Amino acid sequence: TTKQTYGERAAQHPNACAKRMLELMETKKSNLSLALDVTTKKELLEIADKVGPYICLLKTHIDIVDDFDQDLIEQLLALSKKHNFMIFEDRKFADIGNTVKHQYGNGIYRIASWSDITNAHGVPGEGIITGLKEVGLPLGRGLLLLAEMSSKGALTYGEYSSKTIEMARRNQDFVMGFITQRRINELPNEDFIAMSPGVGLDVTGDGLGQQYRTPHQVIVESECDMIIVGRGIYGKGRDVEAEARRYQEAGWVAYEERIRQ
Ligand code: UP6
Repeated sequence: TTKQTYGERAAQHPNACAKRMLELMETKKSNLSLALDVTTKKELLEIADKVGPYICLLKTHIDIVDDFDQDLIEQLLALSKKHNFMIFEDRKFADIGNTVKHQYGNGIYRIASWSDITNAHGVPGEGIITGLKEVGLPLGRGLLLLAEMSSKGALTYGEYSSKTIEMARRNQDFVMGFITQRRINELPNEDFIAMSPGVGLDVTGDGLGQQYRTPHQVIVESECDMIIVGRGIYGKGRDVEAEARRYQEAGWVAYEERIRQ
């Protein structure tokens, strides 16, 4: 899959949500996801509107928004239609199946009702996927598993990562990909989308354990499919639109280099 285009992969993908994601990446010529970690509704909507034209996926942490309300969700959905991007609530579920089912479908956030994609840790075992799947699959949602984290000292390696990957392999109707630092696909019948956070062109860390790599390292060297960029785009003093364009171009140039190789 490393040399195939997103479009070619979309055409033969059995997972509906993965198919939609890959099609969108192809048509919009973007493998950029914005990690929009801001704490007010106003900032969230303003930045999403500015960056919308450049991204294929908007990643949220909805529980950090001080003034969250249902209107925020409605406006976010309107922006996703206006600019044609999908939404990924980075909830990082980590509990037993029965609990995550409610955390995904109920509460004030009702994540499953608006977020195309969400993610989970493999730590509780496969029941976490079964629980989330009961809620998400009928709605056409997709799940990512966290195979590897970007932060310093992360425990997501070796046996833990391989067992997580095996869980995904057994649930390919719902699990569409991974949060990972490297490409996972090894078997002939699998085409997981590899999304990689910890991406920045100007700095190597944030003083709180985050570690940044460049789009070239992520897409060409580690053969991931999508770059997830947060503060590199909207950090203090940055021109949000200019940075979004810069990362979209860097991500796309790297992808073109990879498929040409
Ligand atoms: N994220 C990581 N590393 C992971 C998984 N998720 O950084 O392994 C998420 C963070 C944040 C974003 O929760 O929302 O990706 C990175 O933001 P940044 O570019 O501003 O560091």
